[in-house]
Amino acid sequence: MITMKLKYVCPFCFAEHAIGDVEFACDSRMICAQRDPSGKIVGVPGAGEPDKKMQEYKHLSQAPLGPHHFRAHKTPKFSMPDSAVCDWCRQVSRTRVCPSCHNTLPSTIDNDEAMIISLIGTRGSGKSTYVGVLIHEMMKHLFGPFHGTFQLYGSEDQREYRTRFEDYLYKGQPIPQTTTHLTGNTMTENRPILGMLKMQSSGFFGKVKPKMLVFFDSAGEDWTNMDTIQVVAKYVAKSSGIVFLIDPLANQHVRDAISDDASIRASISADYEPDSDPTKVINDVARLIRDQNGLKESQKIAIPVAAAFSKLDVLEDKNLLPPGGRLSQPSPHVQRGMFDDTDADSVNQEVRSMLDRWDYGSFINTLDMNYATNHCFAFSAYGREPASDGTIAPPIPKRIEDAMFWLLHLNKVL
Ligand SMILES: Nc1nc2c(ncn2[C@@H]2O[C@H](COP(=O)(O)OP(=O)(O)OP(=O)(O)O)[C@@H](O)[C@H]2O)c(=O)[nH]1
Ligand SMILES: [Mg+2]
Ligand SMILES: [Zn+2]
Ligand SMILES: [Zn+2]
Repeated sequence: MITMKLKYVCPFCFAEHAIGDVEFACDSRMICAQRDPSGKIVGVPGAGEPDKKMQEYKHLSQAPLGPHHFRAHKTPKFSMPDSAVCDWCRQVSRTRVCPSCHNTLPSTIDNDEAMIISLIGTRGSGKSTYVGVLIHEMMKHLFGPFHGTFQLYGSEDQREYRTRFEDYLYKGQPIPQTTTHLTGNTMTENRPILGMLKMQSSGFFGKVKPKMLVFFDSAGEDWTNMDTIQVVAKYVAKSSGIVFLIDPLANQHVRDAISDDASIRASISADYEPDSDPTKVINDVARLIRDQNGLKESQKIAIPVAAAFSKLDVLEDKNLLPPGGRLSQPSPHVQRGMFDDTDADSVNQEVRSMLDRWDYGSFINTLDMNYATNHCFAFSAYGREPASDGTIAPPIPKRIEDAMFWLLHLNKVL
């Protein structure tokens, strides 16, 4: 099937553009300099050009120096030009950038729909830990049996992943609370992390199918503040999938069942306040998506939602899982080299019964009434409880892949 893309969404600023609306960055910035119409160099070679768009995107006080930006001579209507000649130095550039923020666009932007995965959940529910461990596992273990690979996309993604996630999680420390910096109506922190999933399709002539995955880690505080919530909503409304995390330790029944306080304290953020209720958040998200996408109250939202209990390790240690259930067993998908529907269905049932038992009936109802495609999961990113001093051993996650695999399965990637 050939589908023509007429629009694209920038994975960095989430602005939507017509497919031909793209700028180029000069690759040879070292020698590139502004010339007058006769060709005489008037600028300083190698000095670069102050980048107002990048300044705005990063909320810097001064415009940083960047390469010269320009457009293709002719702008096609139904496709994206893949190269253009620099009007300063006459060199051909293939570096396409977003006209709104000047970030370099992924090379697949014009022929493939990127999958934006949004992480939502109340403060301290485990979103950042989840993304951090999930990406690590996706790079190292998860796609081998599927004849696939996953890699972080560019050097910026690698740097962001290392400094925001890996340097904590794989060096014994929990990730600090995610914060938002809202200035005007764009957000500066929380640049999405891009990764490329490549799958060998089956059959002798199987082609390699690349798929760009964009992970957007929201801050828990985004969902309690009316100003930030409007901005995050724009990102979330364009998602191909939502992973909604529920913190079992925010639940009173669970807390009552866990008598030893030390284990709760190690698994919640220092400045934890049980201020936000997941039912309210999932309901707010639905309302905002409807507003953004022009849906009526009676229409269900098509974006699939994976609602997942985090911190499964605590539930397991404190004997709070259904006895003999699937949740006590390892995830079978990687082992089997295929998505195991039967396992996923049992997990969904078990988690729903736990939600019901713990007075989250209204959460289930809100989920079912608003989201046409939803599924419940449970996972542990660490795989074991943190030490009482708060340090963590290298994560050996449990069932961290389930929700992601379900989303990829729905998107026909797995
Ligand atoms: N026991 C246990 N604790 C976890 C796990 N994942 C996260 N935590 C703890 O939960 C707390 C919050 O984790 P984060 O990943 O920062 O949560 P978040 O949702 O990103 O929080 P905000 O950025 O504040 O919204 C930290 O104290 C973590 O140590 C897990 O798998 N098991
Ligand atoms: Mg966070
Ligand atoms: Zn952009
Ligand atoms: Zn140039």
